[in-house]
Amino acid sequence: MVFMDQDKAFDLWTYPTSQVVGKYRCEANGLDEEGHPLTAVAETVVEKKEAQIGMILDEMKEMKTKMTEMKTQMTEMDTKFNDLRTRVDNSKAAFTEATTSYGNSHYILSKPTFRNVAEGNRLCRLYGGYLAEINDRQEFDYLADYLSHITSTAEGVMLGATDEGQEGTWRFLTSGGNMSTLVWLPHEPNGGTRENCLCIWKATKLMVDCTCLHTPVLLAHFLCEIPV
Ligand SMILES: [Ca+2]
Ligand SMILES: [Ca+2]
Repeated sequence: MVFMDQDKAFDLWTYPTSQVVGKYRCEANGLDEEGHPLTAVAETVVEKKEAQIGMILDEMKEMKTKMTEMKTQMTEMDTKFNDLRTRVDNSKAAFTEATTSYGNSHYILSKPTFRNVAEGNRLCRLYGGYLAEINDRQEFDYLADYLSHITSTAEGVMLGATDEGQEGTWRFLTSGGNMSTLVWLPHEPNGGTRENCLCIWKATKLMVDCTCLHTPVLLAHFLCEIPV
């Protein structure tokens, strides 16, 4: 066992009031390394001590200086935070093709980019969301219809689901649950273990299995879902 420093054993009050004045004894019992009983005792007398007005004023002055320093630090942090927010907003604006909202989510459709599902998901996470996870038929109908009206050079829109773990069983990429709302284009899914990601084909408003990373480069959108 460790015995406390006797000088500090009673270091409880800076300015003791009359309620705590008196004799104090601290006794600690234990065993030494060879198992013999060991007792350590510390005693002290606590006397009333008045805080001097000068000391109080000094402490107040010190607190005021610290508060001024903290205010300056907070202003600096605020400036840095606003700068970071502007940068994030600018980068989001640079890749955004269109946005929409449905239910409790906000959706961002990226500009056509290389089809790379992992990278798309990382970008979505940077903006507080994830590659869109379609939970029911109503959400699918809304998004498929919305996407069909977007005119662009890319047809495919990457979603956040994969059957990489078990071929034919589609799971959400971020939340990990099973995906049951699958609305396939005729003859799809047809890619087997070569195509383990999920896309909506804009013009047809239907799903296809697609490659997660397409080479040679093929342009596609990705759809971020951001909970509101
Ligand atoms: Ca597959
Ligand atoms: Ca396919």
